[in-house]
Amino acid sequence: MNDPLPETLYEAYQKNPDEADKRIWGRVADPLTRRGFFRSMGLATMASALGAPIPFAHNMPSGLIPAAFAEDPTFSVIEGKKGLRVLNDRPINAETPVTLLDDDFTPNHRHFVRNNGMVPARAVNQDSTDWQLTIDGEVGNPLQLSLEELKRQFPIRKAALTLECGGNGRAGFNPPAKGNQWTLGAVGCAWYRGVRVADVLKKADVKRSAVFMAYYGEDRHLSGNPQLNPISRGVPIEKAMDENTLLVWEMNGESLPALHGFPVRLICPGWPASTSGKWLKRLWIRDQVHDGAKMTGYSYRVPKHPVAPGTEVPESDMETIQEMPVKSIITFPGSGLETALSEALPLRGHAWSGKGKVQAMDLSIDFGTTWSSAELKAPVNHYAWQRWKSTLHFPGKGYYEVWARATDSTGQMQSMLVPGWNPKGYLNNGMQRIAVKVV
Ligand SMILES: Nc1nc2c(c(=O)[nH]1)N[C@H]1C(S)=C(S)[C@@H](COP(=O)(O)O)O[C@H]1N2
Ligand SMILES: [Mo]
Repeated sequence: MNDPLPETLYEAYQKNPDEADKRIWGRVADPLTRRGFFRSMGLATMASALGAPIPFAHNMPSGLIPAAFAEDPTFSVIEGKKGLRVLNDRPINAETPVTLLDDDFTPNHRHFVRNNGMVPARAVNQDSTDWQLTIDGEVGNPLQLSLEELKRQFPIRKAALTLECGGNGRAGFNPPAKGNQWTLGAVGCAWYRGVRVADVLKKADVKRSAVFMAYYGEDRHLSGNPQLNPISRGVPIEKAMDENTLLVWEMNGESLPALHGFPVRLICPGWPASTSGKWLKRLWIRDQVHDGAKMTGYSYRVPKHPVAPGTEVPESDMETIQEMPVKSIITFPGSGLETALSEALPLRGHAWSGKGKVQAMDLSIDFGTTWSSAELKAPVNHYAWQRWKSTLHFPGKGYYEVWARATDSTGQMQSMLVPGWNPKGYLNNGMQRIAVKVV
């Protein structure tokens, strides 16, 4: 069996450059120079990757790594995700810098990626030929559905849905929690096309004994052991039957990208994105709460009662995260901006909540003493994030911070500081703030 420890790209290159090349590019670099893919990359390939021809290509020293790539460590790591911040490349985990989330809806190339295992070959090859989804367990009529059957047998739904990793914001906790140090960018809102899970489960004739819907994906465990699942979570049957919970095969008008769960994934909007299983092969309807990988122990659980930072919390005091809390981001401008006193500063971002709609969006430029409300759009559908925008005037030159705070329809508001410390660093919905220098 392979080395069970995940290895970063940089470690991989130190250990065995050929293997590293194969992993990233699917081929080995020039055997003479052994200097990596760029040495052997053709000029045309390089120009297309750079997005422009290279007028002085004839002057380029052979083997030179273009600065455009060298300065962008993500380029060589994840194909099709330029500009994302890579937290780990085995498994692939990458977040979107918050200013790259400025689109109304998140394009595929800017959607964060959170993998717990290795992407299945079927997804890489975009081949659904003998794919089937099994629905079994507490059902009167177990189903085996091909992609075509799934598309044909149920009414099609289309919706823009927000996905946020339960650990988004983990980097803000102190003492720190182990795991991917997500800052603000493990969130996105894309358009999906699929069918309601409820329609499929009705056809499967869910029994009254059904309590929970568990998912199994085709992704492989990092250890290479086929008996192990990288993750197998799910949701209570009521959430599965919710009209907004979908089985989708399309993201922003394209078939699901390899990294996002081809051919079919779940979207359980409003809940930690870990419940939205990718690369599905089975939905197991159970008569008890699922106990698959990352359902037990401290995974996706927080203390039932607030605890002081650093507290050792017994397992029995932990509960599983359900809805994600209200949150917002500032997608324009980025922090550190300089602006002229004579000009008004336009700002914009998104706000969302797992518990309903966002009802108010407020900004402060005086460290939270006074607040002005931003313009907030209604969501295009339930669980889509909401656009907010505003224009700020500053009273004089100097250093300011803009603080942004969303409040949802249940009255919940983002906290000013990092909220509720918890052992695994989930649910940080503290306000985002940016620095502005008025000159
Ligand atoms: N099969 C499978 N489903 C999965 C995962 C995974 O590793 N394997 N990761 C989960 C987690 S923790 C998150 S946050 C979301 C991320 O979805 P994305 O990569 O499309 O952004 O997928 C979830 N579904
Ligand atoms: Mo996640």
